[in-house]
Amino acid sequence: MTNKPDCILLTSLRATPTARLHAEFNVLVAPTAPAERLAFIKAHPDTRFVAASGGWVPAEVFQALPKLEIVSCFGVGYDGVDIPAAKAANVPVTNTPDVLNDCVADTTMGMVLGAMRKFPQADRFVRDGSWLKGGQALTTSVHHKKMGIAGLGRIGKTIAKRAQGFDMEIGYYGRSKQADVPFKYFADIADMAAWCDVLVVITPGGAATRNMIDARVLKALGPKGYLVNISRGSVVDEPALIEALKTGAIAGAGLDVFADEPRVPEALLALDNVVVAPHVGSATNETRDAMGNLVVDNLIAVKNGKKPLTPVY
Ligand code: 8YV
Repeated sequence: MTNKPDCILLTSLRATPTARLHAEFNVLVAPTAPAERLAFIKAHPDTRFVAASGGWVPAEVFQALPKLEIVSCFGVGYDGVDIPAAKAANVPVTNTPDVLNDCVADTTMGMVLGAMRKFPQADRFVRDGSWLKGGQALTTSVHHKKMGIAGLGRIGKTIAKRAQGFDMEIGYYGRSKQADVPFKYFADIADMAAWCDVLVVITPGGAATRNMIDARVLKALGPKGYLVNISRGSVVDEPALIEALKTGAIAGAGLDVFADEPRVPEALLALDNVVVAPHVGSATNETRDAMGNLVVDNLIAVKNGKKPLTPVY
C-alpha cells in the first residue's frame, strides 16, 4: 500500500516530470483509446488528481470522479476540455502557458521561412538530383514583408518579436484593439488577410474560432499570400484551403496542425506549395520538460492545499 494519492495520467510526460509525478503520486496510467480510457477512469472513482492533455477531457471525466480536485493539462490549448462541465463540478483546470512561447514562436518562423523560401522543397530538390539539371525556382523574400497575426496573445507577441527581427511589418486581428501594442489592428480578419503577405494563425481552437480562415479570408489573402497555421486545424476550413492552394488563390501554406491529426488529406500532401509538420510547435526536449514540470507543479500545489498555479479560468 502507498500513502501517495492516486493520479490518473492521460498524457505522456518526459523522464524528469514523470519521475517527479511518481515521487508525489501513485500514478495510474490510463489506456489511450477513448472508450477504454473512460472505463479505466470509471474504475477509479475516488481519484482526486488527473494529469491530461488539453485535447481530451470530456464531461464524463468530471462526472465519473466526484472527488476530483484538479485537471492539470499538458499544453497551452485546452479546446478538448469540457470547461462548462469542469465549472459545474467546481474543478480547476490548468494549462502550461508561457513556457512554450519561445518554442512555438521559433517554429512559426521556421514555417514562415519554409513556406515562403521553400526550404523543405529545396532539400528534396538537392536529394533527388534535380539540381544537376538546373537551379531551383526563385522563391519569395520574407524580410520587410507584412505579417498578419490572428490572435495576438502571449505566443502571438513572441512571434511578432521574432518577425521584427526580420524587419517585417506587423498587423494583428483579435476581438479588440490592444492598448500599448504598436502594431496595426484589424477588426476584420479578411481585411488583415488582404493587407498582409503572410497570415499567421495562433488563436485558440474550439467553437469560437472554427473555420475562421474560410474561402472568403483565403480569397482576400490572394495569389501572393501565404498562410501559416500553428494553432489548431479546426481554425482553418481545410477543404477551402486545399482548393485555394490547388487553384493558386493563395501562394502557399505552412501547416503544423490539421483538422484530423495525425491524418493529413492526400490532396494536401500532393501539393508542392505547402509545407507540413506533425504538430511540433512546442516539440523540443527543453520545452516539453518545462511543460511537463508545470503540469506536475500544478498537481503538487493542489495536493498541498495551495491554489493551482496556472488556472485557465
Ligand atoms: C502540445 C499544443 O503539443 O500547447 C499546445 O496547445 O498544441 C502543443 O504544445 C499539445 O498540446 C500536446 O498535447
